[in-house]
Amino acid sequence: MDFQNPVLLAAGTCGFGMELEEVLDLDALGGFVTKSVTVEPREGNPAPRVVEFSGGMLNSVGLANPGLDRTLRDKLPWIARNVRRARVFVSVAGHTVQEFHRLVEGLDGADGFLGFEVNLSCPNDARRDGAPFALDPHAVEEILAGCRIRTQRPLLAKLAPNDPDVAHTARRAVEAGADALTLTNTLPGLLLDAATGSPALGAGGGGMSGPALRPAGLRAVQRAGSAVDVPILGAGGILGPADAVAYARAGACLVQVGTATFAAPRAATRLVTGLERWGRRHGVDSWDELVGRVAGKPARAPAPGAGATA
Ligand code: RRO
Repeated sequence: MDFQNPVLLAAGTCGFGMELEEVLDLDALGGFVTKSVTVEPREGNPAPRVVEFSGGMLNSVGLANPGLDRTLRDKLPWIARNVRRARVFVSVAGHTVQEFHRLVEGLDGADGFLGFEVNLSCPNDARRDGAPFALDPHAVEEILAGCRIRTQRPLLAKLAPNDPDVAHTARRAVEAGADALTLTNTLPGLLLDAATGSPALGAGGGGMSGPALRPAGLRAVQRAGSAVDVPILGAGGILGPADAVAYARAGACLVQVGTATFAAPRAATRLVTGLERWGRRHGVDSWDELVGRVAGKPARAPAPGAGATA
C-alpha cells in the first residue's frame, strides 16, 4: 500500500477532514484517520474536555461523534468528493464487541475511505469505566476476527500504551486478522487543581498525549515490532522531524500527528516538508532507510518526506 508520504493525522484530532479544510491541505498528507465513530451519535463528556499541562495535554472528549448513520450520510460523501491523494481510515469504536462488527458492516459499502482503524484503546469510555478492550487480549481477538470476516479493507488495530505485554496483544491482534497496528493511544491520567482538589477535566480523568507520551509510544512500537511482521503506525508526542524519525527507527512505517495539531493546525503538513529538509541535511535519501524494521516489503520513498509504503 503506497502513501505519498509517511505523515497522517491521528484520530480525534482532525474530525472528518472537513473541519481542517480551511487551514490545511489534506491532500498534502499521507492520510488521516477520522474521529472514532460509534453506532449511536454521542454528545461527549462535560467541559472542559481538554487541558494543557507542561508535558502535553489531557483529554476526555468522550467519543463525541455523529454516529454511524450521519457518518454515512454527511461525512464520508464529503471525503469522497474532496480528498484525492490522502489515504483515509475510518476509526470505529464500539461499547461492545458486537458494536464494532456492526460498525464495520455498516460502513464497509461506503466510498471515501481506504480502511478501518479499530479503536481498541479509548481511555474515556464511561460506559466501560475506562477499561479499554486493548488490555484484554481475548476481546481484541474477538473484535478483530469479527471485523475481518466483514471487510476486505485494511484493518489497523489501535492498541494502548499501558499494556503490560503489548507484544503479546500485538501477536493476538495480527493472528485475528489485523493488517497493521497503530501504537499508541493516549495514556490514562488525572490533573487536579492544587487549591481545590477538583479535577481539571469535566469528566475527571482523561487520556494524556503530547511530548510526555513519546517515550511510551516509542517503547510500544519497538516491542510490538519485535513480535509481529506487519506495518506499524507510530503515534504519541510527534512534533517535529526528529520525533518522526525516532518512530521510524523504532520500527514505524508511518507516523500519526495528533496533539501537535491542536497547538499548530498545520503541524502535520509542516512535518512533511520538515522531513524532506531533515533528509537533505542528514544525507538520507529515503524514509525506507530510516525504518528500523519494515514488514513484508520495504518502504519505497524518494525522500524522507515522501512516498512511504506500509
Ligand atoms: O473521545 C475521546 O475521549 C478519546 C478517544 Br475515542 C480515544 O481513543 N483517545 C482519547 O484520548 N480520547
